[in-house]
Amino acid sequence: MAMIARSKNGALGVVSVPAVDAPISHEWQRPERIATTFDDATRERYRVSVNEYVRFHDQGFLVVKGLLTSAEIAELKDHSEDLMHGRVSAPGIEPASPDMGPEQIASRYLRIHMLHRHLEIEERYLLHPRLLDVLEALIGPDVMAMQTMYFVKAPGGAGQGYHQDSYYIPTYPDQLCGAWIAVDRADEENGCVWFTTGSQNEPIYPTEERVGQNHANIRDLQVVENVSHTDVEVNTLSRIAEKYKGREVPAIAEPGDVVFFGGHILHRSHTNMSKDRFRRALVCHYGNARSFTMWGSRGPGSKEMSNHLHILARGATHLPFGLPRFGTPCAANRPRPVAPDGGEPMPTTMMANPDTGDMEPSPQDPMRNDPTMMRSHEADTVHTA
Ligand SMILES: O=C(O)CCC(=O)C(=O)O
Repeated sequence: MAMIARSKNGALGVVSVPAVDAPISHEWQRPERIATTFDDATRERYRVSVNEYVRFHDQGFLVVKGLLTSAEIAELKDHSEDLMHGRVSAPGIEPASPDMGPEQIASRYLRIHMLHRHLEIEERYLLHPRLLDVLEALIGPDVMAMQTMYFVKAPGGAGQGYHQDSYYIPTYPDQLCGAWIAVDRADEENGCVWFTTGSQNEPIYPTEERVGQNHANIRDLQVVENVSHTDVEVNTLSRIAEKYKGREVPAIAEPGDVVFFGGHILHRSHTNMSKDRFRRALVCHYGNARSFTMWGSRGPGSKEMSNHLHILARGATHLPFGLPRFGTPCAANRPRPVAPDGGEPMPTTMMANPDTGDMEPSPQDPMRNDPTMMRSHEADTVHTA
């Protein structure tokens, strides 16, 4: 089912939502050679420093240089070509027609959501062990992988106005974190992301229909309008940004750098003003795996738990969790993890039987992360500029 809808920045775009009970093909093949080493015995684990941890909290974001290799970036670039030309099979992706010119092909898609539920490569990067090394330190030790968005921002491609990610993806308690993987160099000219430092300490400002969604008992929490709209007159979150005048900074990133940012920080990006430079990025979102979430169950306002739809990437949890659909190695499909200090295995998914008081494994949802169980919601979308 495809429909025309207004995208977050107010532009019209094509939004594709897979039909509720559409059969999902389980035919897929892992490529013979992949660029990433998943073997913990041989791979180079990324160790976060105290300075990096402090910087993440102080400025609200952290750029980790060279987290991914050039071979991995080459793989992600090839993948973006496949997306642009429609050479992959996923909802909303259509083969390019032979009469399309290179410019038309390049600007077909601005961002494509949730491909990890349909394509092995997206799942593999969502669960990339070096991303998880950093997340384990910043928001873990227990990490839940929730969202992917591939941005293919061609020259002229639109930006996105001020917003806070936890407004879109609420988790309780809230430790949402984005990991923005630079596929091309991103700078002021081609529409990098700008962060308003200091605003990471702000609460999440609701729009009228989301009052009470993120916070309880904050007396003077303003209601805002048109978050993500690029026009600061229309997007009233800009009034909160005003409090931090002069503190908005560009996150300049080279291919392979990853920008980690928390769910509360105000951020935005501008149009790609370059003549001939793409600004591609794969953006993944993670929560703490011990947080409750209903994101992705029935759309905004749903109270239905959806943890079973999100993959346990690292650590353990007492809550239901999803398995990686394509079998990418991660905590969900590995033996119980050891404690962060390397000691005894962490207790996992045990709960007291209310009748006997005995500790028993907690029930796990048998429909773990099966996209056919997803209902129509804002997650699976393709936006054109
Ligand atoms: O990459 C962009 O242009 C915007 C990214 C962003 O705002 C996000 O991932 O929340």
